[in-house]
Amino acid sequence: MLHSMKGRNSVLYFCSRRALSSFIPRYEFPKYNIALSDFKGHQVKALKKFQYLAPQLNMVLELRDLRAPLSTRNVLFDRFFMDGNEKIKRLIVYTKKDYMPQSAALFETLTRWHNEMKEDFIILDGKSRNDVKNLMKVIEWQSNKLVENDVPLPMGYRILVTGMPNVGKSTLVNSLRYINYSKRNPNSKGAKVSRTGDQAGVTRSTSEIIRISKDNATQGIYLIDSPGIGLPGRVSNQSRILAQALCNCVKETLIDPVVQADYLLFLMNLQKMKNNIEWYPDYKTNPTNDIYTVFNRCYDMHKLSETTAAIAWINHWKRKGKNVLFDVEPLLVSGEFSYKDYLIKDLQKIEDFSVENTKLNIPGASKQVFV
Ligand SMILES: Nc1nc2c(ncn2[C@@H]2O[C@H](COP(=O)(O)OP(=O)(O)O)[C@@H](O)[C@H]2O)c(=O)[nH]1
Ligand SMILES: [Mg+2]
Repeated sequence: MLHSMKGRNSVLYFCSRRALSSFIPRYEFPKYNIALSDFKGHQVKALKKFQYLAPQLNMVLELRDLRAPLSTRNVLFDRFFMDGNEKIKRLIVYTKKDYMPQSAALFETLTRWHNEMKEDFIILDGKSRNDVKNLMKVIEWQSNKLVENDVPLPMGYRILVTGMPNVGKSTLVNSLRYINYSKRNPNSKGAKVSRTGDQAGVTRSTSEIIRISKDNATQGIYLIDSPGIGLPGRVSNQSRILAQALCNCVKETLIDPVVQADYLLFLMNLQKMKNNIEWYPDYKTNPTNDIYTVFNRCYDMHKLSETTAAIAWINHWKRKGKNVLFDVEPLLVSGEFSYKDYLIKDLQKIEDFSVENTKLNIPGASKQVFV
């Protein structure tokens, strides 16, 4: 596979030996024979549990990774809101804002898309106190609205935190709990209640209900963390799974690291590179469409295999890389892409998909954890 990739791009590689102004990036990424889905049994179980929890939910925070706003969007959640759960307040939360600090154009695009769908969204860094405080204000405002309208909240205001694996659900749960806890106990750090990690699948069950606030006229505000839910194969495709791989939403080993690295190079060449010289030496004087050329510029390839170089390059990016979108649609001008059509196509593909057809059981009563 690796050699065919090199062969296919050799013409473009030759063309690319010129300065940035005349460089032609690839506009299409070659097709590879890679896995398109990482959908698992425990995720089906979580989806069933959502339906079971739905009657007690007041709000769903649906997290997506800002770098891949479309590929980390899961149409299964759209279905959840359409299947009799329209009354639950839905707030889309784009996380990892700190990886896209120079993205005013992206914010405008998201505003246009979500206005079209009449959806509310917020963009944040789940580790930033200020950002999380702002989200808390929105939550309190929503909960107070129900209180003012005399909506009974016998179990408190309950919020499910959902999204694909690794989008930052447990981090946000911990941050929300922490800002509320430290408000009441200024000298304490507040224990972490949800396990976090930079791998897909750290949270495996939807069990704990975490009280984050007592400052409400009701029984309080509660969060429910949940395992990430991936895309079923029928709605997946190569660019989505590659974007998810770059966000760590799928198992690290699912996709050949050289293909992941090549996809990142493809995206870098389509976008304006800023301060990414660490990953792409000589970008301005000698841009290239050949990932092996980039590896050669970064590492001593007499000592490393191509796979080892790809893993090192991609992992370094995942830790520190900034300002590259993993989805290409936000780069298109508004008339070229319709967010609504995109969603409708996905909904059509899952029309006859049913979690009820699976044989997994819903787990029993939930455990409560009070602050
Ligand atoms: N830079 C950055 N990292 C984040 C953010 N939110 C979560 N993370 C990191 O992303 C990884 C996955 O987070 P986690 O909360 O376990 O994701 P979950 O699988 O959705 O529960 C962890 O390494 C977190 O530290 C964020 O807003 N910005
Ligand atoms: Mg988690």
